[in-house]
Amino acid sequence: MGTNSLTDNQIYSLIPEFKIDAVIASVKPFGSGHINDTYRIVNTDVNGSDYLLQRINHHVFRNVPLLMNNLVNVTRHLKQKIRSDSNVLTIIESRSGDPYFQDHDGNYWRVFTFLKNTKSYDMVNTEKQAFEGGKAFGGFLALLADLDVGLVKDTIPDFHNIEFRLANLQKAMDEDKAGRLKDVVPEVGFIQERSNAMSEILRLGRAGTLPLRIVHNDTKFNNVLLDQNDNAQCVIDLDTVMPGYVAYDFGDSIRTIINTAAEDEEGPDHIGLNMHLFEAYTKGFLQEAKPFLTETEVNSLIKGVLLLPYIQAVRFLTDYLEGDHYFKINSPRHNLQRARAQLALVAKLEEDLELLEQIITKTWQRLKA
Ligand code: ADP
Ligand code: GN1
Ligand code: MG
Repeated sequence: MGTNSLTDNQIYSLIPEFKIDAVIASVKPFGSGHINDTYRIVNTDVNGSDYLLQRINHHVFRNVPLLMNNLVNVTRHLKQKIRSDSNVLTIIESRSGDPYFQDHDGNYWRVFTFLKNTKSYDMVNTEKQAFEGGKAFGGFLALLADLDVGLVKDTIPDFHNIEFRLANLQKAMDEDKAGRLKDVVPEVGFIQERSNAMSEILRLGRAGTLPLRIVHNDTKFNNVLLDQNDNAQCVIDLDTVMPGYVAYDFGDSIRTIINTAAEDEEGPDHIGLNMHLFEAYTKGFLQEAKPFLTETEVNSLIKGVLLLPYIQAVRFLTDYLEGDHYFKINSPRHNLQRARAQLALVAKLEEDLELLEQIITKTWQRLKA
């Protein structure tokens, strides 16, 4: 959305705006995120720091100062507990001491220390990776469990509110701005049949049965960095850290881990479930989250497993109908393809729901024994 590509000169001109300690060898586009524009700043000194420069998508994040204030509070809290610069993001200040810099065109920029020798996977291959990812995101929640909720504000209100997302889909259908409604009739039917069941987490939250906690809210697997031995190193992409339910974080990771195909897989036959990876992630997650999780939260995890691919499909489909202004796309039907793949995943998950639930329960009982 509105993310025009920048010339090398424009990128280079930003570097003196930050307290970067390096003679720059190169600046290269980096990563496969769908929202921000990310560049790696490479230092000529191979023993010195590299940096990660990001243009924050301010169409998606409407209040960047508030967002960066969240990041300052969250990373400070994590560092007080972990006392390590390689396991927590380090924000590099601007020359004027702010956690970001705004250029003349109104773009917001930030810099982190680049965590060298790490890997970010779009898809998971081994149980070890899945287990480590579970540990990282479960541990992240545990570390934030005692952070003052008042220090973390909503960066995108109603982010995982399924009723809000469904209302947005309905609005996009009513307006049909891009003339694409005719392409998505079966998908809309599938979504509507399940809309009531998918509101269960919201209902439990409103009733006070599920506690509202500070959660990550964007736990797809490429938002955790693993080291060269595939041990968890650092949870990244903290832009959506805000109040939510634990089931959201569990479900969003599972969406990317359990799927035998990519998030945007074109051939529905390739979409299947890898139960071993599910079990490994669940073990890692519950092991770390055990100190604070309530029984009700454990019972809600399976609902998140269905909800997150579903809500993601609703969001991709809405963006497709609105003309692709939110997620970065590689082709005109990319959002449709993504939505279809997520709905195919929901259908697969529904088939094996009991087995998935048993794995969660068994893993939890073993940990408590
Ligand atoms: P987006 O919101 O666009 O997904 P991310 O903050 O997740 O942006 O960054 C995009 C990618 O950049 C990540 O998936 C990861 O590969 C890489 N990345 C982010 N932060 C770091 C870091 N501090 N060190 C090394 N790589 C990073
Ligand atoms: C976006 O920023 P990234 O690529 O990690 C999106 C998530 C979606 C995800 C789908 C702020 O995540 O909510 O689940 O794409 N982030 C935002 O791949 O909308
Ligand atoms: Mg990301």
